[in-house]
Amino acid sequence: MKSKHFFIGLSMVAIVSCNSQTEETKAEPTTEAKPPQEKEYLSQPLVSHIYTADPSAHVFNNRIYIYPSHDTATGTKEDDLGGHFDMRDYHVLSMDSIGGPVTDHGVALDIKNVPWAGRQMWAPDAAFANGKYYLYFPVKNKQDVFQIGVAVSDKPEGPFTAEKEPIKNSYSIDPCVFKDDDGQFYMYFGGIWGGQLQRWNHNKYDSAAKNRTKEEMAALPRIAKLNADMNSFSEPVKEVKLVDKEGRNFGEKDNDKRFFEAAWVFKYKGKYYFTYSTGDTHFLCYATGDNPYGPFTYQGVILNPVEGWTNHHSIIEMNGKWYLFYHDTQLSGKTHLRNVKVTELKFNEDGSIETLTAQK
Ligand code: FUB
Repeated sequence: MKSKHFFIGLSMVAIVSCNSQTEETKAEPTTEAKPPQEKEYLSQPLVSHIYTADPSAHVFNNRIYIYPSHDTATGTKEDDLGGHFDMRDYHVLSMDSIGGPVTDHGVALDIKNVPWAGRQMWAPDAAFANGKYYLYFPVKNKQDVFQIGVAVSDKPEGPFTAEKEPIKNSYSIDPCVFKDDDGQFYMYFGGIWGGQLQRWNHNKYDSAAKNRTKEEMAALPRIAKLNADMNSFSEPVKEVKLVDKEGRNFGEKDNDKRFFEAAWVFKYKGKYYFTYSTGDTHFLCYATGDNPYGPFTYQGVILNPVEGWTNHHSIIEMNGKWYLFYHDTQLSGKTHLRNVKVTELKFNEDGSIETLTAQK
């Protein structure tokens, strides 16, 4: 599947540089940020003064906090491993309610304050425990290997202070920290291709390992239980089993259904929903299971391909309604300069999810 782009002159987009100021922006973008040709979008960018992606949303203290990647035009050459996603800091966004004004709380964590980091701050997540807020983030270390770090704050919006080392035994990208009803936290993570998951077999790194071939079984996402310190795994990292309705593993050839990146887990009516992106076929899919480790059985598509190459999301419940946070490239038309959005998500009686399409 090809990514679909349209062009919008950069001069039309109001971009402010990163700073530590709090900035109020309207949930609706300014008219000058709209594309020249009229398209019908399911929703509009939540902010248009910076580029944001990979929105991990949480409700803390009855307010919605969004932990996105902060896309920037660094000029890094595009390559197959996503080198052009060359992000250097995180901002936290928040809002009282869906459709309300969005606050950008400024820089929450800068790569220069992460002692072990080399480059590329990718999709983060956050959690609240022990009276503190934890920001989990994947970044390449100085040897160019992705690991997952943690940074701590007394406030959901940060600023966050990074631990001196990455989480021991963590690797690859896209952490999702899920709290089960019994209070136990689990981290799901992993992403193939540029996210390097294919280089980690049996939790050992092999820099020469290649992407799986079409004949091979697809790589599986990973899970580990977190210790109460929220900064370490309490067990060896395990694979999360993802199967089709007949209980079969996906092959790499099933790339419209197999896991690529962007794990997000939530619980609905007692079932665990493991949701993810299929990457090179650009779908957001979901699979359900009876416990945090799976197996998870593939159920269908949540969101059809959006504008841009990547598709990455989070799902939360607030005041009895469910919401999908996602991104596309409406503002820039460029793969690596994305904007976050939100729309309502609907469940059918049987627990299946109504498939959404972001643009017509
Ligand atoms: O934003 C960088 C990477 O792009 C994320 O980590 C992936 O999930 C994809 O959205």
